[in-house]
Amino acid sequence: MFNKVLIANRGEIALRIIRACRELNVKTVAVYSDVDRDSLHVAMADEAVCIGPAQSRASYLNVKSIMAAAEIADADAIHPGYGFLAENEDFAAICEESGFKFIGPSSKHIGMMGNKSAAKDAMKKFGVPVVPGSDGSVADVKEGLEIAKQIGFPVIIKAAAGGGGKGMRVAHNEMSFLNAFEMARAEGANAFGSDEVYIEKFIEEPRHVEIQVFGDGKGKGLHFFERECSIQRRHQKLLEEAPSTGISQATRKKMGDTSVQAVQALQYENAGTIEYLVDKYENFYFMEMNTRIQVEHPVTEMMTNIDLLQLQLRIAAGEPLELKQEDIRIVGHAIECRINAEDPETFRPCPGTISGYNTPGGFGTRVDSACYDGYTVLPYYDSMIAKLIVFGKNREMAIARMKRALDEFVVEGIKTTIPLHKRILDHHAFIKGEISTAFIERYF
Ligand code: MV4
Repeated sequence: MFNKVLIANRGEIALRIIRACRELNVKTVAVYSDVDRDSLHVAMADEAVCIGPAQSRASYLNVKSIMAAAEIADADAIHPGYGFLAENEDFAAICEESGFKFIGPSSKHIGMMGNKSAAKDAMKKFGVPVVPGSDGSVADVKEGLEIAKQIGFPVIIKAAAGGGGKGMRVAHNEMSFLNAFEMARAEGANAFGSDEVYIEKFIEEPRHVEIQVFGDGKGKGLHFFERECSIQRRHQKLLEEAPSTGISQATRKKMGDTSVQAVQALQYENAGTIEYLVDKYENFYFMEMNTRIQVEHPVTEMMTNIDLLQLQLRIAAGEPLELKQEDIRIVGHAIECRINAEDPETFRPCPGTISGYNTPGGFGTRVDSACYDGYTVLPYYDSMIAKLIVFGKNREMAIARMKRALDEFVVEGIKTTIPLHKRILDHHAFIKGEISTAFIERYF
């Protein structure tokens, strides 16, 4: 196991990593920006190094500064968490070259999955079902229109360098295609510096179901079943649960086995998530692969009673992966609510100082947060202030427990999305498990 790990992140995920390290007797180094001096991740780590001013570009995204901190502190590995540098191919390569173990997949796999069109080609080759569409990227609007007519409208045009919903346009007919194509291209060029686009059949009102996977980098792969992530707004997830109410046991097995097949063929190392769109007939199609530990990993931890951060550290340290697929079982139902410092009606960020704070507790209740009474939510970073995760014997119990826990959660001084979560949990369609990616827009 490592002697010392540097955590290239802040907030709740930095705490989550520090906790896993402590339990494995690994020393920790926090990094922080000028305005994060009083943060919990700084207080909880064994050592802390300031890496620059508030703006992420100058601190948490500042590769030179972070590498210098790793040198000074004499760390032997770097955990990137999620966001910031977690899926930066160059950063992973620099870690590899400078002799710091990057706790995640190889830079090669990060790069491969970063190009959504290339990722799709690779997955297709490994036998993963993909949405019918163009064979790789399309050269121009003329070729694009031919392909669109072949697959039939509606189609969706996606920027190859995009992801998470950016640089996507739907076209319902030939006329709107021309405009949609150029819009997706321009958005890709502007936002990601690449105007490469590809085309797919548009799946209406799909569910977003993702499979948690792990690989040992030598061809052994495992899956930890699915997370249902359809409750989102503008591609920001609000609430996640596991298992999904929308798939049968047979589909669950097929999705798990297919995902493991891909992980093994790739010789993928460490944690990954394979995102699928699921239509009303339970057809599932590969969308993207995330090459990081995700925000919503706790629902899988609670559902399976397995510590995924510990697994990440063990795999990165080169320990043999002794866990067997048969040992990974669904032992109940878990739900996570992302509590954001936002107006629950307009979703506008609402930074400020917390003047009163009480976190829920009790059986089956978990709060992953770096907040405390008197903490100031800063405008420079993401507005998520806490994740409330509950576990229950079944979905009904988990919903009841989440409602109870949300009632106990007090955050004063700033607006939060707690009231929105209460409304979602009381909604008849949610209670019946009748959800899709259209849920929030339809009902809220
Ligand atoms: C789609 C789709 C329908 N058909 N692709 C959005 C995020 C990006 N990862 C892919 N996305 C979608 N791709 C086809 N062929 C619908 C979406 C989509 C979506 C996906 C997951 C979660 C929420 C979503 C909200 C709107 C659209």
